[in-house]
Amino acid sequence: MTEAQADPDGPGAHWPALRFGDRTLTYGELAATASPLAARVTEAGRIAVWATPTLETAVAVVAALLAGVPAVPLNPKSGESELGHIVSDSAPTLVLAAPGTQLPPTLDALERVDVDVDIDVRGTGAASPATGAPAAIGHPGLTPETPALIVYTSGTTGPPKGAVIPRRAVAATLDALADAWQWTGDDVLVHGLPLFHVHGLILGILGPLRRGGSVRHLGRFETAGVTRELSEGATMLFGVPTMYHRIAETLPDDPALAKALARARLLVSGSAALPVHDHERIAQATGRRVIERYGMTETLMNTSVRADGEPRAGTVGVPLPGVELRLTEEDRTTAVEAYDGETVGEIQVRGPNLFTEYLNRPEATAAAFTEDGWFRTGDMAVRDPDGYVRIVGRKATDLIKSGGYKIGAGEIENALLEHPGVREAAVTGEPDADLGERIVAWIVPADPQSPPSVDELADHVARRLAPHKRPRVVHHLDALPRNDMGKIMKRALTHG
Ligand code: MCA
Ligand code: AMP
Repeated sequence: MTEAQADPDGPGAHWPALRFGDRTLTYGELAATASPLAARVTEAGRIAVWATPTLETAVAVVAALLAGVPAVPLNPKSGESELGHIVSDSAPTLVLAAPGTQLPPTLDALERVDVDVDIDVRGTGAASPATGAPAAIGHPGLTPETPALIVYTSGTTGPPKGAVIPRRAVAATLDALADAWQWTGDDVLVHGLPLFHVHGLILGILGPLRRGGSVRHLGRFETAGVTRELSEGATMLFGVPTMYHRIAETLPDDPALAKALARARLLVSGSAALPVHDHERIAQATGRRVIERYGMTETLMNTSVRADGEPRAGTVGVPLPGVELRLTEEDRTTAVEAYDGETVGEIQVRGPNLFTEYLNRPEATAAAFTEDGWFRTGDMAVRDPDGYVRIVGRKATDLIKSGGYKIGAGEIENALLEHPGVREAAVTGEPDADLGERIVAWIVPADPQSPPSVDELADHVARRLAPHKRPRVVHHLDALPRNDMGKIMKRALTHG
């Protein structure tokens, strides 16, 4: 935040903060919109946010932060079973949504508060959110450990867990990224990421606001929007590898896109590994190298290639300031000392960027940390002699990363088993050039004469969980391969 923007009566109040399509809010307008909303929700225990990719979602989350009330962003495409779980687990008292949005019956028990961003705020010089809440709002007991957000994330089995992310972690990760990326209030970020996950919401909305800069959200990702915004003053692009893959595919026929990307100060990829092939194709067409950063819902950001570092393909760079990172051996406690680009270990991290706990899941929280407070990421990596981290895989084969979304195989298997046409089910991920991995369902049909079709099972999973969790491929089997203990042998499925 520059001084000019921090001054409520200064020119900074007129600086653009958020732009979604043709709707913009300056810092003054954002404060004037979010402050009354914050005052309205201060007494709520937790608030759900119907996180459509709109201005209203950004304002709702800013209001929750001003009020000091934890926000639970909800995927508006969540199916009934997933939404039901998140709402009963996090127990919000009210839901913030854009006026006119239809909410599903699952949310009927919650008080609905509309986020009205069209109130007349012109000419108000109210304080910017980055300067802190006006005295009348916000809990007096607010501390850096107060939860800012509860973000639901999938595990290998069971329904998603709510990661409780304190204000301290949000501030620490955004300030560390500012250092690594030389990110300032002069930057204008463009992206089309969903707003119910860390990447799109914390990095993509709260990041620019903390710096006093601007974000332009595309509503949904498309390369034409990227070209337009980067040609009209945007300086940074955030995306998941699927988005960069689509950019790489488009570049040969789109010189305007190549020119726009070449002008950007920083192209950043995260949420999954960016294939070297896509990295190289973009570099060749634009002369620019995408930099990768590595994070997790529970840890926020851990490493990044620095803006002043060497942007090598296939690496997530070095630990961010304040983040301790180690690799451990099979026992998950002995540290690997080697920086040889060869010795593989599990990445464990410690630092102010970490979440506090999984909501209502003390055992899962305890299992996620070592005795001395290291968080076990489950990601496997090597370290190069210059400290660059290269992720080489994942400990759990039952976690699938598709389109940058983390999806637990067990969750989908449970949903499939609720379909009357499915007797047994196993879910795996297989390589996909666009999505990184695609979800594959292996099922034993209840009636082999009329097995359920891929569309039927995809719709079934999308309705219960979320569209991005739907299987893209379905195989029918007479029986699932099992070992002597009766456990499904997934490796036989993926390689068989
Ligand atoms: C298709 N659709 C369906 C069905 N089939 N809907 C319901 N039922 C069906 N059977 C709809 C979809 O909802 C979607 O609708 C459209 O068809 C296309 O779907 P799809 O092919 O699945 O996806 P896509 O639109 O091509 O999406 C690719 C994407 C997306 C844009 C790259 O995967 C994405 O936004 N990924 C970002 C994930 C992310 O932000 N991860 C961060 C978490 P419609 O067109 O209306 O949408 S990781 C994180 O936060 C950590 C900290 C980190 O490190 O970043
Ligand atoms: P999520 O739990 O959805 O936040 O996803 C976190 C996981 O995404 C991490 O544990 C990694 O497996 C993966 N991930 C995030 N960023 C990267 C990256 N740049 N390269 C490889 N994997 C990544």
